[in-house]
Amino acid sequence: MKRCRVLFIWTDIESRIETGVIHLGVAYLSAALKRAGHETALIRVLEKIEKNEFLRRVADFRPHLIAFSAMTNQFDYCAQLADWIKESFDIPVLFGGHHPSLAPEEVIAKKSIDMLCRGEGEEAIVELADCIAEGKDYSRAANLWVKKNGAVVCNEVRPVRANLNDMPFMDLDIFNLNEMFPPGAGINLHFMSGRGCPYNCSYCCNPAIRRLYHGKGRIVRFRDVPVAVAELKHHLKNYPRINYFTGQDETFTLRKDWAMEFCRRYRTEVGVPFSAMVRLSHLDEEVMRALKSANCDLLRIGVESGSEWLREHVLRRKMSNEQIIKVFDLADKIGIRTWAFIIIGFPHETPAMIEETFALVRRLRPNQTQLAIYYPYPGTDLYEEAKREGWLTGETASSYFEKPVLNLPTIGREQILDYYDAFRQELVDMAARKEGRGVYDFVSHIDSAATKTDDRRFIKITTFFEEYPARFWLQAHPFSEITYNVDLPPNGRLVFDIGMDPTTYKQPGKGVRFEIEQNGKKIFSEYLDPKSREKDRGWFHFELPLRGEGKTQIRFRTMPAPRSNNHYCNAGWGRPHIAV
Ligand code: B12
Ligand code: SF4
Repeated sequence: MKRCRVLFIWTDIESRIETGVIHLGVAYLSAALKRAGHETALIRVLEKIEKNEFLRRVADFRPHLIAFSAMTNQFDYCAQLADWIKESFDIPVLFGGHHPSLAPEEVIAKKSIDMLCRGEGEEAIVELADCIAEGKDYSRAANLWVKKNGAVVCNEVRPVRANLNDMPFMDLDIFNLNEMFPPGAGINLHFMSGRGCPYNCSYCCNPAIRRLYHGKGRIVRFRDVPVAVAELKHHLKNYPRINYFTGQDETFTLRKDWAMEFCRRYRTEVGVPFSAMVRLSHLDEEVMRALKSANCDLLRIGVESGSEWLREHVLRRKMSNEQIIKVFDLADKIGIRTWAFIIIGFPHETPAMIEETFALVRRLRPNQTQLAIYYPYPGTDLYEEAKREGWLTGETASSYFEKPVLNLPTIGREQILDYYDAFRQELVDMAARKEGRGVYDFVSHIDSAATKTDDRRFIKITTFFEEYPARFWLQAHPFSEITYNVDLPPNGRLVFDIGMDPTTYKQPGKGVRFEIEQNGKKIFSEYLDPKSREKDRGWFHFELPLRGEGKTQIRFRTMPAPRSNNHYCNAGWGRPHIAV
C-alpha cells in the first residue's frame, strides 16, 4: 500500500501554556497512522508565524493531508493558516479536536476547510489516510464531515472504542522532545491513562462529547493498569531524560481500585515524581497516601468557585466548601502539593461570589492556582444558556486567560478584569510564600512594572517545564525593558536565572544580552548565544546582593545581538525574585 504523508498543525498563540508540553491527541493520532504504515510530521506554531516561513515548512514535508488540531480559542488563527495553505497548495485540509467536534457547522463553513473529524480520531484518520493513499473515496468515513460536490456529507461518529489497551503508545518522536528540552535538563512528559468523564459540569466539554457518543457505547474508559504503566516505562526507556510525568486524566482517581493498583505498580516500576488531576469527591486519605507513596507530589484539583450556590446551581458541582477545605488540608498534612483550578466571570456570578472564591482560595492556600476567566465553549450547557439569553458578544479570545467575552447582567466585563488582575498578583505572591520563593516575586508584579518593547516584540509570562517544579519566566522577545519600583528590604538579594527558549536554538540569529540596573547603575551584564555556543544552552542561575533598602528601581533589559537576524530570539528571566 502507498503511504500517506500527514502533516499535523498545532497552534498555541498567546494561550500561556508551558513550552514543554506535548499534544496527547496528536501523539496518539500519529502513532495510529505510523502503525498503519503512514508518515507524519508536525508544525507547532508557538507565536504568530510569517506566511512565507509557514508555507516553506509545509512544502518541506510534501504532505498529502494537512491535519489541524484546534481548540475553540485557537480556531480563528488555525483557519487563517488554512487559508494560506489553500492559496498556495492543492492539499486536503482536515480539522479535528474539540472545536470541530462541538461546533462543526461553524468549522465546515470556512472555505479553506475541506473536512472535519468529530470525536476521537484514531480510526477515522487512518481510514482517511488509507483512502488518500489508495485514491479511494472517503466521503462516507465515520466521524468525518466532508465537502463533496458543493454539499457537506455528515457522517455519524463510530462506536466508542471500548478497549484502550490495544492502542499504540504515543508517538513522541513527532515532537522532537530532545530539542524542546535543552540538553542536560529533564523532560516533563504529559500522559493520560483513560478517557471520558461521567460528570455533568455545565461549563466543561466532557458532557458534550458524551452526548456526541450517545448510544455508541460507554465513554468512560480506563486502560488496564499494567498497560498504562507499560506505556510510561516505554517512554522512559526511549527518553531517559524524563524526570517527571504530568497526569492529564481529569478524574485520575475516579475508580479507587484502579488508582490504588496504579500507585502500587507505578511506585515499583516507574517511580519518577508525577502529578495527577483529581476530582475532589474521589480523594480520601487512603488514596492520597497511596499517591504520595507512589511519588505523586502534586494534585491538581478543580475548585472553580467559592460560592456553594453557584457551584451547585450553575456549575452542577455539588460539594461543600468544608469538603474542599478538608481535602486541601489533608494534602498539606500528607505532604502533597496542591494546585487549584479557579474560574471567574461565570454566568449568574456576582461580585460577592467572586469575593467568596478568593476567600476560599486564601483559606485553601494552594501551592499553585490557575485563575481563568470563564469562556463559553460551544456544545456546553452554559454556552447554550448564554446563547439563549443573548449574553454572547461574538468576541473571541485566544485563551481563557485573556478577557471575558460575555455581557452578563450580574457583573461587568471591566469588573471581572479588575478582579482578575488584582487576584492574579496576590496568587503568585501566595504561591511564592508557600513555596519559599522569597519576599518579592517579579513575575507577580509584571502588571505594575513599566515595560518597553518595540513593534513586533513582546513580554509575557509563561511557565516552562525545563525542570520540575515549573519555572515561571518573563519571556521577552528582544528588545525589552521591564522596570520595577520595589520597596527593598534590608539585605535583599536578587535571585534569578537567565536562558533562551530552547525551541529557538536551531533558528537563525544570534544571542541576547541580559542586563540589570539598580537605580540606573548596571549591576549585571551577561551575553548568551545558545544558537552557536553549546555551553550557553540551558538555564544559568545568579544571585546578586542588592545595596540599600526602601524605594529602589530595578530594571531588567534584554537586547538582541547587533546586526543579526534575531526573529527567533525569545529570552527568559527565570523566576526572578528578591530573597533576604
Ligand atoms: C491536557 C489538556 C491540555 C494540555 C495539553 C493541550 C493539548 N493541546 O493537547 C494543556 C494544559 C496545555 C491545555 C491547554 C489548553 N486547553 Co486543554 N485540555 C486538556 C485536557 C484535560 C485533556 C486533553 C487530552 O490530552 N486528551 C486526550 C487526547 C488523546 O485527546 P484529544 O487531544 O482531545 O484528541 C483526540 C480528539 O480530540 C481527536 N483530535 C484532536 N485533534 C485532532 C486533529 C485531527 C486532524 C483529528 C482527525 C482528530 C483530532 O482525536 C484525538 C485522539 O482521539 C482536555 C479535557 C479533555 N478531556 O479533553 C482540556 C481541553 C481540551 N482544553 C481546553 C482548553 C480550552 C484549553 C486552552 C485553550 C486553554 C487556554 N489556555 O485558553 C489551551 C489550548 C492549548 C493549545 N493551544 O493546544 C478545552 C477545549 C474546549 C474547546 N472547545 O476547545 C478542554 C476540552 C477542557 C474543557 N474546558 O472542557 N489543555
Ligand atoms: S469539569 Fe471535570 S468533573 Fe466536571 S465534567 Fe468536566 S472533567 Fe468531569
